[in-house]
Amino acid sequence: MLPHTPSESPPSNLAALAEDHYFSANPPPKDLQKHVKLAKDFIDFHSKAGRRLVLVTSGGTTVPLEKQTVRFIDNFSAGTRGATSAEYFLEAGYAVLFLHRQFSLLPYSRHYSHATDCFLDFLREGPDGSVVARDEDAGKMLNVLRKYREARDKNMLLVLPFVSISDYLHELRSIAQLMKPLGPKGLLYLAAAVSDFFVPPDRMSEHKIQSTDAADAFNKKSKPSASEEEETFDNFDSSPSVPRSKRLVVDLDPVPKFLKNLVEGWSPEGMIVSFKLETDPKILVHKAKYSLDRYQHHLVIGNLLSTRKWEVVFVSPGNPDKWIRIPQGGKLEDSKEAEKDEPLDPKSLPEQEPELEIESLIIPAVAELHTKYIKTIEGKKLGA
Ligand code: PAZ
Repeated sequence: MLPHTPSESPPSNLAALAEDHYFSANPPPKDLQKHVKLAKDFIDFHSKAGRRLVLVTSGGTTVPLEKQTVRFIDNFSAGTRGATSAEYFLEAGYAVLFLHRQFSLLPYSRHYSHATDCFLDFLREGPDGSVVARDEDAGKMLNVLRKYREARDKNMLLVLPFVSISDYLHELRSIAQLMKPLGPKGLLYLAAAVSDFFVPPDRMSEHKIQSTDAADAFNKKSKPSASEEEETFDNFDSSPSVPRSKRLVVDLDPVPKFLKNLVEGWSPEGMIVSFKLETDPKILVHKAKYSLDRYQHHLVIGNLLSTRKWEVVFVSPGNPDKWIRIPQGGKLEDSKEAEKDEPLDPKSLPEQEPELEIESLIIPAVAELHTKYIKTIEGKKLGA
């Protein structure tokens, strides 16, 4: 049973003000309208069919340091969690809107995309000059290909990219708002690694940040006009102790937390699942509970950087914390480790990745909570 049900109240004034300010100051991605059209058609199609639909966010957001971006801050996420989860959601009958960092892993093609699994290594030349899968790989490849084709042919998978933190937030807000017609059958599964800090546009250099004063000498030849002077880039207020041309001081603001706006305003009926990543095992569960308490959504899935492929913890209102874990050895079998109520010691885990994908356990558990959520909301509507 999930006690957090849709709130009647609009987002608090502060959250609404922060939203207005952020979205008017940070321009939308150039393809937003195109993406909105694709997302609307996809959502309407599945909403009419009465199908469950999940928005999976995946991969890391960038933090640009320049408006004409040459350099940016990034994070480690390759999108494995998101791409793998999307496949298991499709298997569970969900339509999947996959909002991912451009060029990060995608459902199905993820099996053949990275340096260790380059698709060329799975192919050989056929007898008549054709290209065919190597005999030992053909079985798995055919299986993956069939699932991929089925998802595409039945219009069950829509893939949309983002790059920067502001692209991500614009896309998330628009898509979440479009999901309203799905009611409680909409699920938001937020696995993207979203930047906590960014450079606001009014403190961002238009052009590539210079590492020498060569361009300064050139610029000084002609006195800048008043409007050019206004555009002079300075990311940090206090006077630097070494020449500006030799340092790069990156002064970042916190990204506003929009989970409250999402829960209360953008998607008031959908079930919302967020992820919490930590590196310190001592604070993981505490931080997951804090997030749940603060944003009043439906499930936080906690994971540690070093053990995220072996275990996660489900923290949801009204339920005891639930560890979902692949026993050591990578096979699904009963063991004492599987029962532990606290994080595993990363040193006790094998070096190689588990054979079993932990998402194959996470998604059925999320779908079960989603079923309960739908029943609760629909029951309330009938009783109203
Ligand atoms: O992409 P990946 O599979 O390597 O990592 C997945 C993850 C750790 C980014 C994800 O499970 C997660 O915790 N996302 C939320 C991160 C956060 O903002 O706390």
